[in-house]
Amino acid sequence: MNTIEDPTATDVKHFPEGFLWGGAIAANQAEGAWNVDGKGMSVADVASYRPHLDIKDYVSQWHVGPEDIEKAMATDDVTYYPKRRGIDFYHRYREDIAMLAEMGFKSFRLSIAWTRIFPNGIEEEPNEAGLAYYENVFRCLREHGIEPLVTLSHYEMPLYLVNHYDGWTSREVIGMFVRFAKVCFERYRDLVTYWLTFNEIDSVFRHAFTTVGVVEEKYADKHEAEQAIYQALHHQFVASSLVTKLARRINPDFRIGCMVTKTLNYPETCNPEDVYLAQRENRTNMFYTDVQVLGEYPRHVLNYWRRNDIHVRFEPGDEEILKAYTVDFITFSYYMSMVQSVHAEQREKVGGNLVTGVRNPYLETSDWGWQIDPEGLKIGMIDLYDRYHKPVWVVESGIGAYDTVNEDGSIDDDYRIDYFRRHFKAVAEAIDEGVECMGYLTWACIDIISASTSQMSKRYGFIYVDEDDLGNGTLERRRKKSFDWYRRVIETNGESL
Ligand code: BGP
Repeated sequence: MNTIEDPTATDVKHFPEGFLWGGAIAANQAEGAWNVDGKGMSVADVASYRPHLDIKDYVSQWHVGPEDIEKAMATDDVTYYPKRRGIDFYHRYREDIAMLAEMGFKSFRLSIAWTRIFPNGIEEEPNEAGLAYYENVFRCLREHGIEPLVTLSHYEMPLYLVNHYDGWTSREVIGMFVRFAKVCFERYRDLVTYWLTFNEIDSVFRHAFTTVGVVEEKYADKHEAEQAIYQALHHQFVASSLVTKLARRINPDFRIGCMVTKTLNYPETCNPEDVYLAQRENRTNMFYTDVQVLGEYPRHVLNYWRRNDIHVRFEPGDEEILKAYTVDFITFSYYMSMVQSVHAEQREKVGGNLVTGVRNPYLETSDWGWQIDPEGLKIGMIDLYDRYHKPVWVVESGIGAYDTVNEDGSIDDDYRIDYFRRHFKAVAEAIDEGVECMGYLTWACIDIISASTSQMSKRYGFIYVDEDDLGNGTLERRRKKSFDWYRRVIETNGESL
């Protein structure tokens, strides 16, 4: 096939005017103040720092069983439960947002901790101190001309709902989530336009239960566990559509997005079996956007349920709700690509994710074994846009690294500049290929607690925070070398990379 040669084409790809440059954090990884001003305990408050575990073993890091929950509930410790202290964003948000504004941020993604609004998720009345806190944060962003992108659920479910309702496996939780969203939509209707319902809805473990551990302990039988997870996921899909319906009624200017983990899978060889395996993993990844963008379950999932005797309970009207209330735009996190091989058991496993793969010899990995692949971001964006023809938005992408503070206090994170330079170029190429991309929010724009390992030393930010894995430090914020580099990228709308 002849490619279209355009003689006027230059090698500089351009970002559209109004491209939403910025960064992202999550309440449970940044705010701290875990039991302040009426906040209830969330699943993040039981996530402990466990240096004895392999930092590359993603699944084990998330493993929290019922006994871990019981132990965590019996202590106020913040040393080994780092998400309870975060980086004290709760009290320092004005200083932090001023630094984001110094970089010229157009947009900033953050989440609302459900337990600041409804401490146990079941209360009739919301917690005013929590509502007031987020109102102040959103006003501060607006004062700096920064567009908030707000995630309603970012691995922050009230622990009470896990302990007493088994998280999202219970249908009643849908109503509790919709009530939480309604309170937020009404209170912030004039401050926030862009909303996401669930962070990485594909990571059902982290929403539906505390983590893998609860599933394994509770459902000894694998089939029963899988049945429960698909049931929980269905309840989240219905909740997301009901929240979208509510948004349209409360403020027609609201724009609702879905959010998934974009994992891209390559076949290890041209063996058709490898190719099919990679295709199957990629189709599985797209299942979550299929339901929220197209409004229905893809047939391959329904057939999988039938083949595996999985019976997900739909209530009358569920299918109509999913079909009627789909999202306005598609957002995703992108960190790595994977390689699938029918001989995987003979290869070194990487990623340690729920979706594991084998080592890609063409790619470097981060210190945590995540395979760095900017081309994969371009491929994934084109796949998403070609499938749905809806605007896409990169709302999490970055490199976790051990940063070194030099004698003079400077931090030369050239590897982070290189990472983003290559990924921004890939986004520009995807846009050049016709993808409608709303923006790119880096993860995390300021050092925060790692979601999977609860480490502070897995640093992502342009802003360094003086805190170690055990909470020692002054919490002082410091600009890394990448801080000024990103400021210039935004200032030139991506012309200067
Ligand atoms: C995603 C989460 C984020 C963020 C990111 C990096 O799955 O949405 O919360 O943490 O992963 O992962 P980690 O913090 O484990 O390095």
